[in-house]
Amino acid sequence: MSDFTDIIYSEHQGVATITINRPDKYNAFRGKTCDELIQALHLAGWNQDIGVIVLTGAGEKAFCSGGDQSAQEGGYDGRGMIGLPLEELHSLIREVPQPVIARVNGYAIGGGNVLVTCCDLAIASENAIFGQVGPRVGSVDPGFGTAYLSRVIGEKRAREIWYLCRKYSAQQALEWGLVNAVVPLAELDHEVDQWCQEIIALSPTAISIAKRSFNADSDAIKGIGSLGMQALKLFYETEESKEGVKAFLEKRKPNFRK
Ligand code: 2NE
Repeated sequence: MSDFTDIIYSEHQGVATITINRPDKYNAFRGKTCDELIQALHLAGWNQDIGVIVLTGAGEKAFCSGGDQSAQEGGYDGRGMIGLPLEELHSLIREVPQPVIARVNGYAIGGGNVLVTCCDLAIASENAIFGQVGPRVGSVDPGFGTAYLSRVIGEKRAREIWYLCRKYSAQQALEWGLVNAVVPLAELDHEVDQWCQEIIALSPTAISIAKRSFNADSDAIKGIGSLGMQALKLFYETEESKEGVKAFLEKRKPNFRK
């Protein structure tokens, strides 16, 4: 556990907390971060003393800002189809038997918003901001980040999020059903803990059967994800995609149509 560099893992009173610990990058993930998240989910998921897993980000600015653009050069720096084992990570959040709660303490942008989407439940602080930025930076999440998002919040809203790349307040996310509750930042830990303790008091087997039953209806999206990641790999090799990454790093507007 202490070998982790990009995340912090802790267990306390039946709750495993996984914290993305890269606050200077607004908790963006690189290849190593995804691998550590996967390892931590395995640690927690198969520990029968753990009743709930909480996923969060370090600091007060961001939950997670998606893929680390400074580790993206026509592909990310890790393993998997695009250099980030995201298909594995998203699937594992769904496959661990316990509910996974996203504790959203700031920006949930790009792949960070996808993590919120994949989690069973999400509790946000009032300062949380949600959105997808893929089409602004030459990327897209072709699996759970798009197809499953539309199951969660509806087709029109999901398409709006992806086609316009706007940012949405915590209150808006609550109204759309992307999160379950919104509380002041100072009350976030207390609120998350209360939800965890309520879940832990219930039958773990019933909960895990319920989780798998919810998943069954949308599991086919996993196939869309792996097919889409192959397309994304090809897209990352194009000048259009590279322009998005370059523009973000150079803090300028991209020109995709040159
Ligand atoms: C999060 C957001 C909206 C914050 O905006 P703002 O203006 O408040 O802050 P700023 O200056 O943009 O960011 C603060 C610092 O964090 C770094 C920035 O570069 C900046 O660093 P300094 O200039 O202070 O050194 N930072 C933030 N996000 C980062 C990132 N993802 N990678 C590396 N550094 C990052 C704004 O920063 C934003 O929109 N960030 C998102 C950037 C992004 O493009 N994310 C990846 C999307 S694609 C993806 O996640 C993905 C997927 O969904 C599926 C497959 C593969 C990838």
